[in-house]
Formats: sequence, C-alpha cells, structure tokens
Amino acid sequence: MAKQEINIGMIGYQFMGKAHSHAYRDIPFFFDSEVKPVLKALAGRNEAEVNKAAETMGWESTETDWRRLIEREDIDVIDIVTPNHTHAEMAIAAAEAGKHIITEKPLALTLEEAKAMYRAVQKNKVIHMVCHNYRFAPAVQYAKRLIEDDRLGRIYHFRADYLQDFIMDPSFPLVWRLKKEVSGSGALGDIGAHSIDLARFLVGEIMELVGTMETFVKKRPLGEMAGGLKAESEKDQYGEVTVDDAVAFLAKFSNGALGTFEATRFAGGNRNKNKFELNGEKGSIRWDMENMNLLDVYLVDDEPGLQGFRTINCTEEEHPYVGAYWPPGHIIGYEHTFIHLLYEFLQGITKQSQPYPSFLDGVRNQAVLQAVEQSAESRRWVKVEQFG
Ligand code: SOE
Repeated sequence: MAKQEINIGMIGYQFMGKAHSHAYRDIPFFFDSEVKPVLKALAGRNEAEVNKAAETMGWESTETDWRRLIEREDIDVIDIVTPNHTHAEMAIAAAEAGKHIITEKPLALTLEEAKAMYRAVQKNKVIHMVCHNYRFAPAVQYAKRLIEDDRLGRIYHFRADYLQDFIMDPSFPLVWRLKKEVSGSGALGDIGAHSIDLARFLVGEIMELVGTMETFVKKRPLGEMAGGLKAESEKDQYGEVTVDDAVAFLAKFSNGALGTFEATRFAGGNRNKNKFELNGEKGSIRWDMENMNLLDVYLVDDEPGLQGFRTINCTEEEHPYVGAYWPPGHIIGYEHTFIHLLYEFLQGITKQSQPYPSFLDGVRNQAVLQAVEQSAESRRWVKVEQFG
C-alpha cells in the first residue's frame, strides 16, 4: 500500500539543516511507518548556496523567501533550523498557514516569544515539536524507563554539565551564537537548554534557582565570511560579545530533588561533553553524550562486594529505537537522535497525537533560561514561571 507522503519545507541548511535532512531520508530506511517524508523544498536567502545544499541533500526545490515556502499548498510541515531570533516569526506564520512545525532549540529568543509561538500552534491545532534531540538517545530513553519503573526510587540529585571548548581561541570570530540579539543567550540557551530539557524529561519541573554567568572573552574579530576569511575592510575590527561564555546554577525541582547545572564553551578538551548523573534512593545513573550508547547504572540492592556502577551498552532489543538498526553491540551515533525525534514528529502528525518535546516544553525550558538570567542579574534565588 502506498505510504502517505508528508511534504517537508525546511528553512535553513547549515549544521542542523544537514542533521534534519539526513534524518528524514533515513526514517523510511529503518522505521516501518505509514508515512514517507518528502524533502519538498529548502529555503535560504542565498540562491546559489541554497541550490547547492538542496542538490547535496536531495531537496526537490528551493525558495529564497521563507514566506513563499509557508504559502505553498504542497507543503505540510515547516522545519525551522535558522538562528534563534527567526524562530518566532516563522513558526507563528507557519501555524497560521496550518502547517505542522518543528523548530530547533531553544524555542525562541525570549519567554514572551515562546509563549506567542505556543498560543499560535494551539489556536491553529497543528502538531509542534522543539528539537531537543538528546532525549532520543536510546540510553536516555532507557534511563527514563528505569525511573518510571521506580528502579531508582525517590530522586535526590540531578547533576548536569554540558562542556564545549570551540570558542576558547580569542581569534574565533563574532558569530551569531555570540550576539544576544540573534541568539538570546550564549552557552546557557545553546547547550544549557539541552541539560534543562534532560532534567525536565527525567526528573520534572524546576521551581526555583540561583545562577551566575560569565563572559571570558568580551570582544572578538568581525568579518566572519565563508571559510572564516575576513573581508579586507574588516581586518582588525572587533565587536562586543553580548552573551555568556559560561553559566552555572543550582535548582530545586517540584519533587524536592536538587539540581546542579553547568554549561560552558571554555572547558578545554571537552568537545561536546553533554553529561548528567542522577542519584536516587535505590540507585544512580550516569550518561555522557561522547559515549552515548553507554549508561552507567548503580543499584543499592546489588550484592555487597558486587556494589558499584555497571556499564550497559544500550544496543540490545530492550533498549528503545536501536532494534530498528543492527544486532546488539553495533552502536549508533549523534545523527540517530534526530532520526528518532523526527520519526516521532511524523508519527504524531499521522496519528494526530501531539509528540514531545512540544512547544509547551519549549516554553517551560525558556522560563528556566529567563530565570537564570534574572538570577545572574539580581544575584538572588528566582522562582521559575510555571505554565499549563
Ligand atoms: C553548538 O553549541 C551546538 O551545535 C549546539 O547548538 C547544538 O544544539 C548541540 O547539539 C551541539 O553543539
């Protein structure tokens, strides 16, 4: 029987554009689904660049104006992978055009924008997701199952640090992620948002927090061009970094657990070390994105003498999603987290059943981001605005 085709329109085509395009193309290869995603149209401002990206990644057509993409009758879904300051306008327009929407994280530039996006998708009754892909690592999904099966008991601690080091060199240019008007915040919203999503997914809502933020390199060279080459006229011109390079905060969860978070782009030697440890009354778990198939598990009831963390390679059929690929022990990677998330997105559209993380998760995440910034400013504990 012919599969129902879902026509995707994507705005943007850089790093996340590649991850999403690859994921759409791999879903039918590994997952038995009633739908077939069609890479219908790719939108980008630079015609030559977007045509080249479409050719490479297999998109059928291109647009140089995202508004035209949203108007097209042959587009069912809008996938937004552009910088954070564009998410709200694009998503609200897409919702009003009746398109289902997925957008990259963080949901928006501000909490107010995030709320407006959520109101728009609710009003227009479209399916919506925010792309917190790390929830979809099989080891993280399995950790969630252990928690839901009460294998860890009452949760006492959630401890997350997301450590990168790609901008430690002061000559790294002033890219969009370092400008508040484009990115909203720095390490906090770009990578700290992932830790906040994992915390909300595994433990629950964050009720109050106290945090601090730091910008170590305050000015950077302008003139970032393709390949990092500088325009002759812009040599030795510098611009101000207006976001955090690093953030740390303490948090209290609705269930009484205590959270400690750190996100930085200045932890030399850590390339994408997104990790957490969770401690409960019956046991603990640890996960590290750089070894994403492995889950360390400690159970209090283990026989004395055998007590300690065991390392599980989450590639067995009991582990979510991995059975779609290869036999046990054949590990999967970063790109597979996007395949799982987008598979759930398409399933949600087909079944008209809202998948998660949704825009409401995005709003709740944005409320934590805002509270951290408020706390860093006031140097006080701040209550996190709660929703729905
Ligand atoms: C840069 O910090 C970045 O690309 C983030 O924006 C992504 O969300 C993360 O998955 C990898 O690092």
